[in-house]
Amino acid sequence: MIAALAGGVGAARFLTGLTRLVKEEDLSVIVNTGDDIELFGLHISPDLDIVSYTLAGIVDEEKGWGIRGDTFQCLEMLKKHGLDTWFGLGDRDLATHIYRTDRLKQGFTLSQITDEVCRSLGLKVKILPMSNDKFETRVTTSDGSMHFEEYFVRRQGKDEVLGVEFVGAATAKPSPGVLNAILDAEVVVVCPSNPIVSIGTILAVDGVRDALRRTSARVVGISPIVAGLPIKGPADKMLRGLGFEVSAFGVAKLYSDFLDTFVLDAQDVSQKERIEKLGLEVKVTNTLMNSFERKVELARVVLGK
Ligand code: FO1
Repeated sequence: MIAALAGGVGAARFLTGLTRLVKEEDLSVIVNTGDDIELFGLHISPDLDIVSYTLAGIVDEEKGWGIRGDTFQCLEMLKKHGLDTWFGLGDRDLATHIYRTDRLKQGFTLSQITDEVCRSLGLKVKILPMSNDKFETRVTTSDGSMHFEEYFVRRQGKDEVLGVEFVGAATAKPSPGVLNAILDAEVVVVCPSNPIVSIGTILAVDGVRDALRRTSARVVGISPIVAGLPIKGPADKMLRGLGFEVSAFGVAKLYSDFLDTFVLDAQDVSQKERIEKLGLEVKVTNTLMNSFERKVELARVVLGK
């Protein structure tokens, strides 16, 4: 069994390579739900949808989120009604949010609904929300505290990050199967996602970090920072804003209490020794996933195949 901790776009792209090497039914993906947001009365789970759409082959590859070829007629009409439409919800994508919200109202959990959506999309991989409980990532800037998506999408990540808060972290329980996926795995992969608001959120769920420390699995992390920058998203601004070193080493240090192996991009080979001094095995490879073959090759290095 393989388990993966995943956020959004970077993780999803890596997972398409991983699922070429492992049977889908042998893979459990634990996904961040701290980005979840309610808009127009709908419960939206951005990372769950990015991972499921990507693995189902229907994601808009260029954006990394939403459904390929989707239209935005509904959003345009909502705008005519005077509503704020800063978050790009396509018409087909809205069907997922309508379905999820309807099933939540009927008393089903996010886990159960995610299973149903995966089945509808023909997926055999197990996609697990990190928690079924309320968990909201909020970012503090000079304009105060706001939802992560407000910071990242509405304000285009332009603000300086003064703080990050996980509302609900003290009470959020891991959803069914999350801890066992980690404890029963041969390999646990920490995907190349934002270490603060995509992986850090999962680590903040009760029992997860402890399970990662205790598991007999080999725990392998892929650096989301290459030559001081993330491939996509605000990881550098967040690390800097929170006082962490904005480098592969900075991320390795954040994970060093539970990680066995760290996969470093060749451009950062000069950091190899510093990271080994954290007690980690370091593998150096080209981690830039600019082709399908590269994704598969990266997954091969991660699995040690
Ligand atoms: N990201 C954007 O930059 N702009 C958007 O309008 C946007 C809409 C959106 C809709 C559904 C969805 O599942 C994701 C969406 N994302 C959008 C991506 C999202 O903001 C982030 O990629 C994740 O939350 C971080 O992993």
